[in-house]
Amino acid sequence: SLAKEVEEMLNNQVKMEDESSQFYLSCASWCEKEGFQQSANFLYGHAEEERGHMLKIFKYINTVGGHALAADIPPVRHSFNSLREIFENVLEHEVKVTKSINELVDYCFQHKDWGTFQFLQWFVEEQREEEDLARRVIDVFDIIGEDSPQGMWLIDQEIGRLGSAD
Ligand code: OFO
Repeated sequence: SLAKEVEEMLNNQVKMEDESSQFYLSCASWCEKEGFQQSANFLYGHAEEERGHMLKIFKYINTVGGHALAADIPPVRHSFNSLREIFENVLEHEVKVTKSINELVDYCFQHKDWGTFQFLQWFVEEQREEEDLARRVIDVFDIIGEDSPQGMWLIDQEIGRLGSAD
């Protein structure tokens, strides 16, 4: 059975994944309005993935005898100053999620909850991939340069390419 502390931590993770999903959805909308269609597609896809993460944890909690709680999430931000700012926020956010997953893994290890420990391994790998992808997207801004509309167009194309290679 699931220890109360682990259940709480998992529900907190549900909330975090839900926040991720809504945040990426909001970013996708901004990109679409600004004409960065490839980045928008990347972020719409990512919002879906995060919802998938949320549900995966949600169902796990109930499967092992806990009570999964639909999250109350704080209001999301709707406007941004630049495309780069969006992806810097994405990276920052993923780093935060990785830290939270690692804390959960550590707790399960310390308290010998091997079932949850095992369940979380998928997320450890997923976070490694997502952080790596977010860093590669930031690199695109530095490599291409943001000084011209042509540069911004190319950056958007490249982000789309990275997203679909994922
Ligand atoms: Fe971005 O992996 Fe979940 O949060």
